[in-house]
Amino acid sequence: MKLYRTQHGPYIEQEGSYYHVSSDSWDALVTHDNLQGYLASIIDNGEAVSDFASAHIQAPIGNQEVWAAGVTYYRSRSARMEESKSAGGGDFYDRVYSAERPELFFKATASRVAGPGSYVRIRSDAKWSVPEPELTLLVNPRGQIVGYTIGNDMSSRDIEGENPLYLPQAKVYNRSCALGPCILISGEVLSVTTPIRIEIERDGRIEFSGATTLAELKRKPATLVEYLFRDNSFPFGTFLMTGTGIVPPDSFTLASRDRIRITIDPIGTLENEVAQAG
Ligand code: DO4
Ligand code: MG
Repeated sequence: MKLYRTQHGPYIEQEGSYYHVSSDSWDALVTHDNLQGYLASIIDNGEAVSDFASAHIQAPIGNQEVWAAGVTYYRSRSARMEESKSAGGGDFYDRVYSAERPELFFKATASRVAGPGSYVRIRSDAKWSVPEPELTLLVNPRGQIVGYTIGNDMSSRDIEGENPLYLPQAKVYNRSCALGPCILISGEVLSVTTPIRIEIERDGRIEFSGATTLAELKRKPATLVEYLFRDNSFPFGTFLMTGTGIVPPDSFTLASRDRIRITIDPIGTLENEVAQAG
């Protein structure tokens, strides 16, 4: 089943039918002790509604933080080593790819997150900007993965490549993150054959497209969560982006009005337009 956050409150989608979730705050809902069972009981005891189409879909986030893992795909390791070569940073990325401890970084608060159909931003002081399409976990306060969404870890590659210590500036700024369109509620591990696809449209034609599968993800989602929760509490739960396996060629940079579409089949498609900050 899928859970949407909308202007009119949460909705559940099950086999093409929609059910309204009344009275729950988003935070109370996603931190529920048995989220899947609770949503199933709403479907069992409720009636399908017909007003979902008019409910504006929002980013599926309340007071959760957004964290991200990096260099979890070989493609990301190679791109990062190349971009930071002249700054002497290449070796760090190679080492973290093989290290036991993953790279985890803070990505966004809800106020910096764009929902489906709204704008993501590129920094006004960046010259080389890319989207990063990432399977994103919803983790409850007890460290259990309760669902999956699609994330876009917008990144400024020139800033990140100039010095690895600039990573927070390359990664964290207004609308640097998009999440949505919904949360696939499932405690099951997604199949390694699950594809992640991206398309970037410019002036009506596809400027870049790429694809990978979860088979290329080097680390297990549960291991990333285990590291994130070491001596760290998340009273509202948290999102954890699992890293990108798709990097456009070095000649590519995002431009205003590009449309980014990221598809992970069991979840849906997250679409955003790009706007230049400033
Ligand atoms: O280490 C820099 C960030 C890497 C990243 O965001 C990714 O691999 O997805
Ligand atoms: Mg990333």
